[in-house]
Amino acid sequence: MSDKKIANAGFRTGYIAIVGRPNVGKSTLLNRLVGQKLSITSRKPQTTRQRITGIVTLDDAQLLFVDTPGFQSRHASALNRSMNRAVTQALSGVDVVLMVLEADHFSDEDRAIMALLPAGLPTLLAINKTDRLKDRKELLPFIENVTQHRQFDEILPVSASKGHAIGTLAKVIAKYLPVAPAIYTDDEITESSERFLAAEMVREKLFRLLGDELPYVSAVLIDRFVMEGTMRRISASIIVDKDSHKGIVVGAKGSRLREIGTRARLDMEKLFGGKVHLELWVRVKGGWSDDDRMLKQLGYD
Ligand SMILES: Nc1nc2c(ncn2[C@@H]2O[C@H](COP(=O)(O)OP(=O)(O)OP(=O)(O)O)[C@@H](O)[C@H]2O)c(=O)[nH]1
Ligand SMILES: [Mg+2]
Repeated sequence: MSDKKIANAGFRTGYIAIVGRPNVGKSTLLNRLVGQKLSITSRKPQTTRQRITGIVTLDDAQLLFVDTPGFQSRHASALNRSMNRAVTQALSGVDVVLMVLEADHFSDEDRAIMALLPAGLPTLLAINKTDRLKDRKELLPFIENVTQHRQFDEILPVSASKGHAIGTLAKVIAKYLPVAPAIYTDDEITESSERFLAAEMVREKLFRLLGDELPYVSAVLIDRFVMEGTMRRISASIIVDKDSHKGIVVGAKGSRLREIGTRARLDMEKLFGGKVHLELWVRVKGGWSDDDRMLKQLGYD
């Protein structure tokens, strides 16, 4: 990192929790802010299960974003409780809260999350998916409605998938961070481990390539992660709930498992900047999402 940044008296650094209902685009937003596919995304709600950090370094600020699972009140499995805990824990250790809403949808679920936001922290609102609006005039009554329930320090309409107003969002957030030197060099993009990110890249493919039920009863465990020169040799197990799931994940003559593996490997190679050898297995562990020991092994606490 350049000395200029450290010596800059007005430099700001801090953590920002990205929170909101499942599927509003929190992870897409994190990726767009960082400029790399770090956090997994899908059309299905509850894709993110654990906190994941993304680092954005500007000339005068370092923004440490914490992407969180979508907060939800249904399905009370131990896994779901762990996901909600990840949100409340993230909220307790940050300097700024960034709430995300969908521009065309404001629901009871959104209001329930607003009520959970800590008082006394700068709280900003990103209204995402503005590309879906037919007319930007629709934003005015939307904002009026939302602000009847809560006041925000700033409100910014954005489109995470199109990349609209993302640079502005980062600059506005930076103003609310405490004056402090950068923690990371400007080429670092995450605090999350490569092991965790590798498991996530596989899990994303389950969300994207399997049907509506299976992703929710699946998890990914890294069995082995070693460097061989510049190549990462990774062995991972896809954990499913029932014997019948195994065949679905594997597919005809192993075709689906191969596709999951190829796509996950390509993502990892891009993210890690080096060759990856990925070996995938499918293991049946009935009731894993309610098994505290298994959840711990999978990194959910
Ligand atoms: N049209 C449109 N779609 C978007 C935008 N941002 C995200 N999406 C889509 O919304 C869906 C959900 O995105 P995610 O980033 O996974 O949402 P999330 O809030 O992280 O969801 P959970 O992790 O499940 O809580 C995906 O299909 C994204 O492509 C946007 O700005 N416009
Ligand atoms: Mg997410």
